[in-house]
Amino acid sequence: MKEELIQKIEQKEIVVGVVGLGYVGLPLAVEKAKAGFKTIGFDVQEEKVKLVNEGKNYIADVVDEELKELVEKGMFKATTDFSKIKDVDFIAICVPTPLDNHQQPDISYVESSAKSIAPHLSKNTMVVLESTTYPGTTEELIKPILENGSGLKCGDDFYLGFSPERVDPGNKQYKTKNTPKVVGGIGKDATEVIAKMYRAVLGAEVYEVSSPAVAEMEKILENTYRNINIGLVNELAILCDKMKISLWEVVDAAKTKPYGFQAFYPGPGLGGHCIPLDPYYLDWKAREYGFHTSLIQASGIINDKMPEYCVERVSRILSLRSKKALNGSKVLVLGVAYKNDIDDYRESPALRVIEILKREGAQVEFYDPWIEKYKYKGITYEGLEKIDEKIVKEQDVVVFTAAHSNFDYEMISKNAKAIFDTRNALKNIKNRENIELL
Ligand code: SAJ
Repeated sequence: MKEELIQKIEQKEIVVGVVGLGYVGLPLAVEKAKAGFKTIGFDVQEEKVKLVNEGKNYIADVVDEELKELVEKGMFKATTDFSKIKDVDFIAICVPTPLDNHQQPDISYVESSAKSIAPHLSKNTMVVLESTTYPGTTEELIKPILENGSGLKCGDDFYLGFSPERVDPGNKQYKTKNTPKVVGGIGKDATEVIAKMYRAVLGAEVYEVSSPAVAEMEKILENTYRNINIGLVNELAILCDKMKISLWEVVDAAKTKPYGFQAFYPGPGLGGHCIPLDPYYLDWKAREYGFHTSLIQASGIINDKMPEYCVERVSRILSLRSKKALNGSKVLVLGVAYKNDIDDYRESPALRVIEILKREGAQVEFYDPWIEKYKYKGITYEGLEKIDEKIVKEQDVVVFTAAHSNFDYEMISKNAKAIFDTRNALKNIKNRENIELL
């Protein structure tokens, strides 16, 4: 199997399958096809499959023309029919690993993908899970599903491994192709052959580790590191407000240290589909070993509290500056995306801020040049189509929850009675008498 697969990789005869055509799967499928490997995308959503087969891109980090050309050349197509897995030699599983309403891992997408693959898995195939998950998922959950569903033996008939996705949506410098990749297979041969497959596609380092569990754990460490450091600066932001010290100025001073310090900044909470969620996958698994990851818990409590804290600050601004109660005041929230200059609002803390402001009786409008409307807990929120001086003047307070580069900061700062800036979005505005920083 090993020699045959190595030769097929070198000859670019490997047919690639990518299961899950989202912000991870679609860029990966495009890179594989661009590298000369015929690629089949698998997704349960007809809409996504239709768009791909029409050469229409729907992921900001993918270049529209590249996708279109690959589809027209027959290098890339999509399907909902998992029986086509039988034609595939390398399968990457890139499906979501969310949390349920009780912050417990929801591994059902990974499980159902493996069950869809298993009956059609052919001999001499590589299967790689890329979805961020708890250490042990590949070996304890995926391996038995694939072996029992296919009658094949892992290691003898197919190779299985884990290679964490590293996608930073909106990052202009690091994309799928130039971001180092970690690979951990079940057995040395699996690691070697799967790493070779990634090397044939990516222009970045492929770093081999001794098992899928090491690769699963390193990904969780990457994101937990961010979660906890953001929790640290969020907690310090609350303390520094009491001490009348600007934490933003403190962090900028600390980052002059050329080693041993990475700057993180406070915000209205933690958004996105990874950083707020991934640490809970580890915390959940740890309990199987009678262990509680206290730091993850503590950071989660702080980060989850930030939206409420931001509303408290807005209420204080209204009371001290305008002698107004939050109840009945007009509040404009600017930026509902979970981070700057993207159109994604999943887990965005701004949604919680708006929900709480409304609960407290404020008259809330939002504007986000990237997001016209969003759905949150079954309710659809429509944003303003645009903002102008008149709209800004009417507000009792304006809240920045994202620092999109295409906001008109001059106009807003000149016309707003009061601004609560949770992202230091107005850092270049000189006249700061109506601005309060988180
Ligand atoms: N945030 C802060 N303060 C900071 C940095 C971030 O409040 O100093 C907030 C952001 O506003 C956002 C959340 O944290 O709401 C997550 O931010 P993020 O920059 O980690 O963005 P993600 O989740 O889109 O991307 C991350 C990747 N980010 C970086 O490495 C910079 C990386 O952790 C993973 O590759 C990726 O998630 C993933 O898919 O796992």
